[in-house]
Amino acid sequence: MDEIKKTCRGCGIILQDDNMTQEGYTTDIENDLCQRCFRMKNYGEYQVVAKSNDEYIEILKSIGQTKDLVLYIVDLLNLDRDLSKIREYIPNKILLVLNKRDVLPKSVSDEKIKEYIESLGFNFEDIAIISANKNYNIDILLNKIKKYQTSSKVYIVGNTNVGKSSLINKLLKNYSDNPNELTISPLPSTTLNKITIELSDTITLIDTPGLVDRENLVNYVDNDILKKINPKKEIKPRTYQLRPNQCLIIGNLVRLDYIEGEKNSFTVYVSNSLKVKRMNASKRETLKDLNKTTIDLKYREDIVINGLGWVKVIQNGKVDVYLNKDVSVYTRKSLI
Ligand SMILES: Nc1nc2c(ncn2[C@@H]2O[C@H](COP(=O)(O)OP(=O)(O)O)[C@@H](O)[C@H]2O)c(=O)[nH]1
Ligand SMILES: [Mg+2]
Repeated sequence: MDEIKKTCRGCGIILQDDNMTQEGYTTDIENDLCQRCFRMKNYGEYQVVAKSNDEYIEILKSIGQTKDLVLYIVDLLNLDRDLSKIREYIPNKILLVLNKRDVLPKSVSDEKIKEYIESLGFNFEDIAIISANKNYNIDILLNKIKKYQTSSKVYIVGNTNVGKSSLINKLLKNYSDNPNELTISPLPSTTLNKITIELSDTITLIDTPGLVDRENLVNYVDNDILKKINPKKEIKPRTYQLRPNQCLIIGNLVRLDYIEGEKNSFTVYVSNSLKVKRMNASKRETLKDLNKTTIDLKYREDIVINGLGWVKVIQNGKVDVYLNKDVSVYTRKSLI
């Protein structure tokens, strides 16, 4: 008979005490927590684990075989270009959960965000706008879970880093005496396996690792910059009037050269910890060795820099964006 393998209560990996260099290593299997989670929880020492998306897609497909309710968590600062893609794998009832509301300006109403999302073509059961960190609308979400659940099982899916484990921790803290705490971190692939957690007699939550978006900036910066680009507080939008041949440098990570158009308004929505500079484009070579993408802007569009935030531009015009070649940049109609 196979022995039942113990798993880490922080990330779900199978525990082992044989090989220090392998996932799941712990000096004491009775401890229930792998060394990586222990270090992240106690010392904030993050350790990246490369996970393949094929594995996650298999998890999604297996969830698609059930009839259980799925919570699809997305990060409001890093909205997917195509939210309906999840439907390829999951025909289940899906509750769309927009997390990290706390970092978007309070001046924008939830209603407006909802309307925007619905205008993209919406094929979910319902929508909830929450902040796991700030405990905002978690009660409303719980009521929606109760309304739509088809069994006790509720799956939590979405990209890595959107706050899936943070949300589960908050639900546990608010609504159960289950002392378990999942490991969370600002790095991708913190959760390594499915983790089943009982919230109550009627609700069992199942956390999943999440899809890694390879085109997201978080994969290509070091820990110090990672802390800076991850906003902790409400973003204070910064507006600049640019004429052609002027540019914006954002946190020494992105350069936007305004190439063609009338005098135009650029509003930067990124973490307040990042410096933004406006300068004359022709005189500076800063960041020009990065990959260049030329963008033709229509009226009221956002230039989205995947993993960083976006720049809202009012009038049409042409912009060159200099950015790490592996990070995607694209436009959408203005969110705000
Ligand atoms: N500002 C903000 N950050 C959040 C929120 N929820 C999660 N985070 C942060 O997002 C990062 C990823 O969280 P985690 O729960 O590990 O995401 P997971 O990979 O989806 O499980 C961590 O740095 C969290 O602190 C939120 O509501 N607001
Ligand atoms: Mg997680």
